[in-house]
Amino acid sequence: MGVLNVTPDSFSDGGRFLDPDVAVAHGRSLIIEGADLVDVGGESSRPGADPVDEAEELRRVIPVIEALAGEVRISIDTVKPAVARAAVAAGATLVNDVSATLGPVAAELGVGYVVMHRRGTPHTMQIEPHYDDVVAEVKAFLADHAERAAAAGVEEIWVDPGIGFGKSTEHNLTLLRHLHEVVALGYPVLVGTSRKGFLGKLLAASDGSTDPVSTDDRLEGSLATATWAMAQGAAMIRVHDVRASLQAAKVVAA
Ligand code: HH2
Repeated sequence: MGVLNVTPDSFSDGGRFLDPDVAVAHGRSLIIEGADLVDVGGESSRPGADPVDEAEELRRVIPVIEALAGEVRISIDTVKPAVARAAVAAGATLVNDVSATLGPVAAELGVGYVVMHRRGTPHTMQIEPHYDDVVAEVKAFLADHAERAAAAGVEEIWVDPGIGFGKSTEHNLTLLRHLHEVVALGYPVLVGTSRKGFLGKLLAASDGSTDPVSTDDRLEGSLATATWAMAQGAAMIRVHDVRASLQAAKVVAA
């Protein structure tokens, strides 16, 4: 799954693809690099991000989906029912919902659904997240929401542990270490670690500095975690760097 953020403020590529023509061109380059699916988002969910109003989110994503839907499978990364509906009307066939609230909407639309675990909202989620047992809590949440989506009539359900969403570095690592347990729930698993903050922190710590390495310098960490996730049984990885990730995926598959 290649990431296409049509936003001014996404954490690693904010502002680069806000112009629809530039976004469509980037989507095409993700396809050429080998993405099976392009995840179009018009609202950043990074820690501290401000919500975007519906009209603005629609203005950002719909022209891009209309242009690309004939060329690749499109997922819509949104938490808003109206945006999911318009995106599906424009050609998207998967609703990627970081709020875990849109199962009924995906059912109504007859499309696939990604349920992701998140604690809190972008404004609150990184303020001292606490779990008694992060793996058990995330698994229980995903199983519950996936069952509800199935009961509502969704036929294609993906689960995602939500790396970086209300989780410390240790929580993220614990979830990755136990990812096979999430896989054992029986739903296909999607994982997104690409360029995320915990990689920056881990790499900074390893060279003695306290400054996280920049988002431009997280490719190797992204590939290491994607490779790990695939080896544990993840069925899809959400990445900014499609070409390099696909090479890693081919080697894991072999
Ligand atoms: N991560 C981000 C956004 N959407 N969806 C799923 N299913 N899983 C994820 O891990 C995930 C996601 C955050 O990354 P990005 O889109 O690069 O940044 P931003 O939210 O700042 O636009």
